[in-house]
Amino acid sequence: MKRRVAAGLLALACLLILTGAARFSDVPEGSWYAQPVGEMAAKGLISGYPEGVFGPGDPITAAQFVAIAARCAGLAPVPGQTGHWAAGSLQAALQAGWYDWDEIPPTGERFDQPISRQLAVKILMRALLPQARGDYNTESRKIRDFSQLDGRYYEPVLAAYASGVVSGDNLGNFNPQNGLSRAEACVMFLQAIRRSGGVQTPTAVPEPPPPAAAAQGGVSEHGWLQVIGTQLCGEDGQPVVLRGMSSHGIQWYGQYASPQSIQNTAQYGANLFRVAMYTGENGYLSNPAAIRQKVIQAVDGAIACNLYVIIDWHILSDGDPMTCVTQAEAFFAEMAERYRDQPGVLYEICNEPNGAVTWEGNVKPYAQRVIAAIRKSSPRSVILVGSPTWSQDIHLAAQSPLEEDNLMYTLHFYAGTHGEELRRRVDSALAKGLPVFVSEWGTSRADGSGGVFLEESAQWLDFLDRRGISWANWSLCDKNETSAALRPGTSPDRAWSREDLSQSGAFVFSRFAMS
Ligand code: IDC
Repeated sequence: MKRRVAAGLLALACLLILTGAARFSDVPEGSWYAQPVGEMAAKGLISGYPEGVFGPGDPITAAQFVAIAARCAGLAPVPGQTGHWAAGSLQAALQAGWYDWDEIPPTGERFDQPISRQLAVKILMRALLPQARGDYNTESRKIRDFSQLDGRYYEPVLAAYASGVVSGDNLGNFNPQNGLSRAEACVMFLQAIRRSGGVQTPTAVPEPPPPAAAAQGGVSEHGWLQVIGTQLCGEDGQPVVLRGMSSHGIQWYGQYASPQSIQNTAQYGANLFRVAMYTGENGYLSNPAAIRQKVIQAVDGAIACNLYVIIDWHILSDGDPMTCVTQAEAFFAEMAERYRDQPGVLYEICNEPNGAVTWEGNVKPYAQRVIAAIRKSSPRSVILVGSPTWSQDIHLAAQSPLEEDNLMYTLHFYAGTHGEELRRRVDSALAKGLPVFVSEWGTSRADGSGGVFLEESAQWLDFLDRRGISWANWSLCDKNETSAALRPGTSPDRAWSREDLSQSGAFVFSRFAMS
């Protein structure tokens, strides 16, 4: 009986998710748009506004429409001309010929204006059904107000009618100059997706630059790092931005922390590598001798490639760093001694505190002890400090920072899960003088999969670039999850080409060398 109730509840929960009713407070179950809005959301093609509302009756803007079309068609963003959140997708769509520059000028003045139905249909057809055609005589007869249509839209509108993507209102009018609501747009997108045989797998991921002979911006160029104000700087006091990859857990995917894999990453322009040493999950604490060797091998490999390298004490399921503070002190004391003359080594002392931990009660006292252990041998190396809630609570650190010099505070994000709210947190932490380092981020959802969310990722990276914030992407491995940078089966022991990179990897590798 109990099991039946549970099964019933599960079915109800699934239904709520499918209908969208659970997702958006303004999409009532049973409304004509609940199903299409829910389906688009379930496919990850729309996400609504931050407050959990969708705005089904709002006219859809040009930027919103193009961004959704880009997501459906797998069109990756390219650098846009403005700081608008969708500038990258709009620029890519313009370059793909989905519309002309005068229809939505790339300078942005019409990005946030309602899009006309005729232009929306043109973009939709070019994005999803570029081969579709409609016979003039047959289709134009179906459109009562055909004379209202501008000539440049004849072809796509006729094709849309012929393929059943749109139909007129109850008077048979298309109303080409009017706008359309966000809910109507969902219906239209779904029709086009169905006829195009499903959501496209992205193909237009930007090409990473060809591998260069050696990494730019590496240790030989910048030397010992230092933190000045909130900015990471080189030995000469000039700002430095580090960009690169994090390994996956080296107890599982240690092969991609090999000298060849690190060199491959460096040759695409990275100047940073992060060695993720899980403590739990069969990591260091279960097998210290072997894992320590892997860390040393990876750090030495990165140094040999002229990269900066982060030694990451990767607490995750063991959420309270204090639980193993003694082991952490001993480990970091040894590493700091070993690498005391190496300007390239950074120490990340607690990946992601989580669960019932507080900044004041757990993380800060832990940091004080481990920083002291490192400083005995490495007085000037940069140390990265996490915060509660998987290193998202930098606002707590900002209220009560540590005293020592050359510290930075880590902020971790996953583009499919975290957005504006966390970005605001970064800005307010910076405004309070807290130096921020994004030592881990992913193009996926926070669970390491889903997406990939390249548009959201580009928005994040643009944000970080504007602030000179360094980053490492999760993760350099071939695991079958979307955050992985390599295609399954990629060899860690030879050079990589574009074909070896996943969608995420191709995108991330194309962003290393941005200045
Ligand atoms: C994930 C891996 C996944 C693994 C899981 C548990 O991608 O393959 O099964 O850990 O070990 C983090 C963590 C990072 C997570 C990642 C994605 O630092 O270890 O990796 N993530 O879930 N914080 C937020 C997201």
